[in-house]
Amino acid sequence: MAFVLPDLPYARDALAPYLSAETLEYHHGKHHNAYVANLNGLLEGADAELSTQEDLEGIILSAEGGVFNNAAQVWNHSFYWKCMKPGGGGRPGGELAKAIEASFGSYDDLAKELTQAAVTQFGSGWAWLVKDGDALKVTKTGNADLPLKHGQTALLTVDVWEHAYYIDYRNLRPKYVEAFLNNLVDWDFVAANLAAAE
Ligand code: MN3
Repeated sequence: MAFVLPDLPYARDALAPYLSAETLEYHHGKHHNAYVANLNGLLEGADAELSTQEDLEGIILSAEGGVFNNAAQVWNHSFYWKCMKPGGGGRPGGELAKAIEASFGSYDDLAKELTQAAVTQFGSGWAWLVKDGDALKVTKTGNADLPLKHGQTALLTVDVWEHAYYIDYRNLRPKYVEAFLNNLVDWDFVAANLAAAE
């Protein structure tokens, strides 16, 4: 066994017009797939039997350099796909809404902070909603870096590498982030991540 590219949780064209089938074909089929293939190639031999999410997180916590970068990108992308759904967006409810209000004041304040993080991440990286101790926080990370490496629990992420949006939005990262929040976020997935982190 080795690490396997997970299927998308929806059809390739299911997020259109906000993210096109072409974007998902390249982002999932080429970029995410390449991180999986690179990781398996780097681990070949000693660690060839590693294949589970637990194995992946163990590698992320212990590795550096190319092994870390590819393992983290496998984790980040598998998580990112689940942060979106067709007909997503809108407002979070229930316990998640209460936690957002406690940490940010309101959903609008969270949306503003997350947008700011996503738009200002210089170069490639990710913007996150995380649970850090008892509080929710917005963070941003460069390249493959991720909350797990900083003792935080990821609740939501936006991929802001250019490959995530360039086909559909060209250089307009803010338009992509706006569509992500308004039309794509799966708040049920975020709420489940928060419940699992309690
Ligand atoms: Mn990506």
